[in-house]
Amino acid sequence: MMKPFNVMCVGGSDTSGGAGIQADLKTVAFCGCWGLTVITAVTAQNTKGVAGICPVPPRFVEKQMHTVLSDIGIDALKTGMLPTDDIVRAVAKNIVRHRVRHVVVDPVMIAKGGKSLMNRKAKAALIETLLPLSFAVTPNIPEAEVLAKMEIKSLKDMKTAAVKIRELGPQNVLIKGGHLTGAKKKDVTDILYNGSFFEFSSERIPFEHTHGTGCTFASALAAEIAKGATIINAALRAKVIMIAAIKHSATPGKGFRSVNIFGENIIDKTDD
Ligand code: PXL
Repeated sequence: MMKPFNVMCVGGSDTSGGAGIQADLKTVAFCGCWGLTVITAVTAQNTKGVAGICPVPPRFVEKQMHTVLSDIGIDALKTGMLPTDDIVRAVAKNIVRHRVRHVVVDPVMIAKGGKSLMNRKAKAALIETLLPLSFAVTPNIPEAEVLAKMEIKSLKDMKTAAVKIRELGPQNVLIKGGHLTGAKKKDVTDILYNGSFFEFSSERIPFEHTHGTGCTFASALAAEIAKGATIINAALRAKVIMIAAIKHSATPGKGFRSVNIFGENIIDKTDD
């Protein structure tokens, strides 16, 4: 009998296939784990932007999660788009009820084209109910600014914000440095704070605006944690996987590019 490491992905569907649950499932499978899904919202989007969002009723989010967790044990859980406060609370309630330990919270707030994926009350609920239950939280700079209630202009600011965010409850705070502007740096430095600071630097890839990077990073982090990696090794692996997925990014439509975790396994139809 083969038993996989199970990773539950809680988030929204992205019809364009680049981000959201679609990116989560691809990433979890790429990392060798079994993906389970709880859909919080259905979006209508293409490579130009989000045309509409239809949140799933909170009671049905709860039903999806409870139905899976009452049968299937999970090794990690990752959250992405949580559009309303009632949905945030439904997810938090089931994390407590089923004693889920390895919770990775990607505090998804805004889509690539600028559309809000989470209302204001949901942000407050995330801070109040989900961050205290989380093993790791993975904000980008704009999200870290909201969570820490401060501007972030430098690596020093990132560290100050990480300390403030950790006071909200997560064991590990991983702030991704890709959005750090001004300095026009050649490198991207992510920081991890769990009582001690760690820095992960890599060369900046000149593909701004790749869709699905955050979902891919957080799902890879959750999958590595599910398999038993330490937070440091999981963060390193997740960064390496995300960079490769950006380097292999695809342009399925007329708009922005999306991460492509399967690299050259995805056939390029412009090749002949
Ligand atoms: O990348 C964040 C994200 C998460 N979840 C869904 C999304 C997006 C970005 O567009 O559409 C469903």
